Amino acid sequence: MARSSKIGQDTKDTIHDFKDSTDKIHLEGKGLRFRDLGFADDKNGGTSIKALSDGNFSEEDLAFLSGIDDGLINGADFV
Ligand SMILES: [Ca+2]
Repeated sequence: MARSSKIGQDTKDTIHDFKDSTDKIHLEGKGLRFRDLGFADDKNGGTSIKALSDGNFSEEDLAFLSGIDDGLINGADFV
């Protein structure tokens, strides 16, 4: 079953139960789009998602996907 997790609100969310190709991440607030995001692999096998500074946004940590390699994440994972 597809679920969605919301990111882009004020707090940094940690998403523990994301299932690639099943779950979608919903971008909220500030007109955030996938192209505004940056991804960084974490040493412990997770992925940090941040908003990139581009004039409309200041760089900001948005969420951490626990146990998800950054190579699994692309535009298809967002709604
Ligand atoms: Ca994916």
